[in-house]
Amino acid sequence: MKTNRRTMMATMLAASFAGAMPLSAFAEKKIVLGFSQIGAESEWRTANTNSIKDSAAKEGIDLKFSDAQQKQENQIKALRSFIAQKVDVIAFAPVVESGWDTVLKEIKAANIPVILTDRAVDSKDTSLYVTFMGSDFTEEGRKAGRWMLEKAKTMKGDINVVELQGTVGSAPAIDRKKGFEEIIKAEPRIKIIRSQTGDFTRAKGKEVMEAFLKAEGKKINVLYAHNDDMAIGAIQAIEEAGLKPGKDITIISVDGVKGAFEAMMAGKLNVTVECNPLLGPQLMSAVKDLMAGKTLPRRIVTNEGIFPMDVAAKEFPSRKY
Ligand code: GYE
Repeated sequence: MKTNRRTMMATMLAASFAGAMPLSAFAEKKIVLGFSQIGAESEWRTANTNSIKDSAAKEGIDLKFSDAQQKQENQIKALRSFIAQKVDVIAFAPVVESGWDTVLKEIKAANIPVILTDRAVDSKDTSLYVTFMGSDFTEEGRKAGRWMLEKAKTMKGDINVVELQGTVGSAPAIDRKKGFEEIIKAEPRIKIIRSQTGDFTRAKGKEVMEAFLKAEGKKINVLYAHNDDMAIGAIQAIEEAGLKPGKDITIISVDGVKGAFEAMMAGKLNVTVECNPLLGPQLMSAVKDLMAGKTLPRRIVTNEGIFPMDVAAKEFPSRKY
């Protein structure tokens, strides 16, 4: 049935007088935010999604949320539908770095500001987005590398590392690899003997670790996983191969989600570098600032730390994701 504006207003008024709806709903037009999420591939991502949905609700922002199931083409479709819906602001976490220019230009032509969250794009034309809000992934890789260098002092002979990379072409996979390599090159005994993508998921992390174990067996001394979920998947593979994760194979990962803290408390994961997914509050305040005509800084960096196994039990109760 087609309702015209007048009948809709009458219904709203009735609801208002019945106490079901505040009268202010007529006066204030809610800010509409279109958000294109990558998917639900990891614990980190789930925490990120929840943070965005909760903060939007709290701030009274009308959120159009779309899940791309880790596919760039789905994200592009979602972005185009946000243009068609004439949302006020578009935010998205780009699954990979390249291939966004065309759609970003379409958004610019529609006069809709864009906020990048979590991951960066490689577009040369930086006027295509207002700000990029998220972690410094290269620094996270360096933190992992520095921990490795310290650990190397306690290890003898060659140190054979296998690496589980994140999604191919994604900013965190590229930068976490780069930062780690930059630091470990100071110690020639540390060698990355195998490196493959596990797409940031537990299932693929397990599968690829099985292949590493088949090929290299006991030669593997260290696993560097670009996220906790892949490390947790790999832990299963290592146990099934009859080895002790955290002891026979030292494990370094990134994110700092609860699952990683549990694995550390069980002695199966040696260290996790923190990557904070709770970007919701920051994003909503940026959206409001934009709508109020304020200028945003071009880069908003998240503050984060590193947690080795021995502090896990103490830190666990205060972890928020
Ligand atoms: O580390 C991983 C997730 O882009 C920082 O994506 C994010 C990464 C995070 O799937 O767990």
